[in-house]
Amino acid sequence: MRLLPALLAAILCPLSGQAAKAEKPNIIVIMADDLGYWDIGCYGAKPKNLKTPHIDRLAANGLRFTSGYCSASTCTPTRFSFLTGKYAFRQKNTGIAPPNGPAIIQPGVETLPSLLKRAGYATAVIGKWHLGLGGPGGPDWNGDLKPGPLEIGFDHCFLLPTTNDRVPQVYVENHRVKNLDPKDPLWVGRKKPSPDHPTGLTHRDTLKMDWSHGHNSTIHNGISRIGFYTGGHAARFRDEDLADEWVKQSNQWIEANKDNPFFLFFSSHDLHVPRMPHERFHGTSALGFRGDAIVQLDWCVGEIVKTLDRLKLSDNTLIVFCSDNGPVGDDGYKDGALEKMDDHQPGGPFSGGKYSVLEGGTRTPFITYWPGRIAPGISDEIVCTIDFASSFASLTGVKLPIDACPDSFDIMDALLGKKGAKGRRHLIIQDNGKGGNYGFRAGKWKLQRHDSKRKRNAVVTNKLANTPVPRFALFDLSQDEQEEKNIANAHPKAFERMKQRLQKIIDSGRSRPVN
Ligand code: NG6
Ligand code: CA
Repeated sequence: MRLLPALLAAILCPLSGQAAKAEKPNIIVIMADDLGYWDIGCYGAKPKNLKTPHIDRLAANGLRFTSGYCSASTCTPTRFSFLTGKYAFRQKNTGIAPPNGPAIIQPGVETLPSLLKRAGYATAVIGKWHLGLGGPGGPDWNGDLKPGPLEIGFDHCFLLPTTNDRVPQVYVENHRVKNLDPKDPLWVGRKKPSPDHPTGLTHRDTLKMDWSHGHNSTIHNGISRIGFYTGGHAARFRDEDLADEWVKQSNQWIEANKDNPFFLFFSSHDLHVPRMPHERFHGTSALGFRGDAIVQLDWCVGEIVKTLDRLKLSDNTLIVFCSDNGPVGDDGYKDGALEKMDDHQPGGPFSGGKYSVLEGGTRTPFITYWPGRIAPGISDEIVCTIDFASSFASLTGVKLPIDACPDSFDIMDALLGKKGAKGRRHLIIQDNGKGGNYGFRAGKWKLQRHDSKRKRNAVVTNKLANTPVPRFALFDLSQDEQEEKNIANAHPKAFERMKQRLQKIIDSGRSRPVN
């Protein structure tokens, strides 16, 4: 008789302890593009320069991290690691993907969406992709664009294939370029398709936004781009309409999936160049198009929250807000960002920005929000976008295969702000792809390792002063968040230990503990 309650419990709850505790909230990851630590109000942007009420509201009612990181200071490696839970330096061809780049994540690799699918989630990515499409030959723009997101765990995708400054300016919906007229096929290439093809060099005086470096190939919407293309005219978008389209597509998809748990990767192109927000946002900040693009991003966040409220999903939805790399001022167009920067400090108190392994390159806004579940507050725990795979698998009760997501840590309790919960004890960040530079943070210590011998440290301009740097340098972030004082000589033991730990993690092929 005394066995009965236990037996009953086993029948009623046949899952393991972990699965029994599983929760399946909807999950939305909103990833901004090139957004810096002090680019939004709740982190330090001054209201006279720009206002971000919607993102600030997430922070005020959620958890705002002061040591929230993306794993790289450019887009492709951060997004690769975010989806696979693997440091991008472990795989070649994970640097900034070109217009005709093939799929970087191979079908069969465990990913954040494939794990969540196993937990019964509907999964979608809407917005910037920049992880390549198609087999080794690259994308077949007029045919089926696969492999792509649908082959690695997403049920649905609506994409900007690479970046808004890389050709072509078309949407990809699932396997196809949307609205492509077969009579006007799309051609994308690296060479000028004909001698009279207009470019940013030959037709510079016709441009609505001039370029400052690169970005002088095919012209679309009065803006010259990286790479060449012809055809696909009916499929081309206007830069000004991108944000509205991401919101429209997301709202439709959320509404259609409101009855199941869902995972939405809302991948904004804002504030990547060319910064060309919708006309209604022009002049809404004091910072020119760079600031206006942040206001537009903030609007998108507000619209998503509004949809969740309308559908009464807010209490059952975890929202994470983050960025794919730190800020940059001039990233190739004369959009006034530098001239109008005034006293705005996009990288916050840190040095460096996009392309850099200084803190400003990867320490970015990072907010978790789940009404009723996450108590409002601020957390100093170290958390990273690479950890979502392990953490969300843990939350939803999915067992992570031993060889999956080798660098993704289960820091779910820290993301939820549970009392005493710890984030990461150490984190490697990198600049761009395999073979570049590393930053290694463990507690207050920060080791810089420059393998490529280039220190890319300009936040505001993208002009890379080739500052000579030692291969290794050590900093104490608790005293020196600007990483100005190399204290390797004063702390030889810590310096040696940090160098060895970093090398060990690189060599061992994984950093997630086997448990
Ligand atoms: C660089 C581009 C820059 C941006 C970056 C990728 C030039 C001179 N610079 O090569 O404008 O597109 O690639 O940015 O062309 S990311 O955020 O997607 O990584
Ligand atoms: Ca980026």
